[in-house]
Amino acid sequence: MQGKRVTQSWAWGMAAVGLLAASLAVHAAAPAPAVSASAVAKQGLVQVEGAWIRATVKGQSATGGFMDLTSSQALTLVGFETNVAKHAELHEMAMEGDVMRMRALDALPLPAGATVSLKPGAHHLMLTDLKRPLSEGETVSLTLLLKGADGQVRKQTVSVPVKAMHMAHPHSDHEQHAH
Ligand SMILES: [Cu+2]
Repeated sequence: MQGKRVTQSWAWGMAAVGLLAASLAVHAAAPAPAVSASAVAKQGLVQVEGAWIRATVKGQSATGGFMDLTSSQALTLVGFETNVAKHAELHEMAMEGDVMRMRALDALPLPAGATVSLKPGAHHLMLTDLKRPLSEGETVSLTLLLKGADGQVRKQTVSVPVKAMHMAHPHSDHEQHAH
């Protein structure tokens, strides 16, 4: 059963990087955990897959965002912009003594051809001072700031779905088993 789910996730990953037609074909053949088309940016500097932002509960002023980034050229992720929060930062998790803490990170290298994952418990996007609650089902516009080898910072905006997930999503599942 687990194996089947992994296979479907894998198929979705392949569909995401392939043609729309291929994506539709896979969708028709094997209904799998839905990956919204908006979660996948087929055009742009970086391929963004499996992006999601965790939905908030009442009174919560910060939340995390997660995604897999694959760049065909060497780039550095130097920040985020969004209009739903005052601050959108790149965070890393690090042990300080016995305690796992988050801290802001100025830059995250995206080596050419490698997939860099922002995921729970690791590097992630942190939205703080949220201007409003984020609910399951809505979509947040998020801009990635990407620095090239020439030192220029380019922007890539993606639509990221908000999900009330407390477990790994299918793509994470795939990551664990495939690597
Ligand atoms: Cu954080």
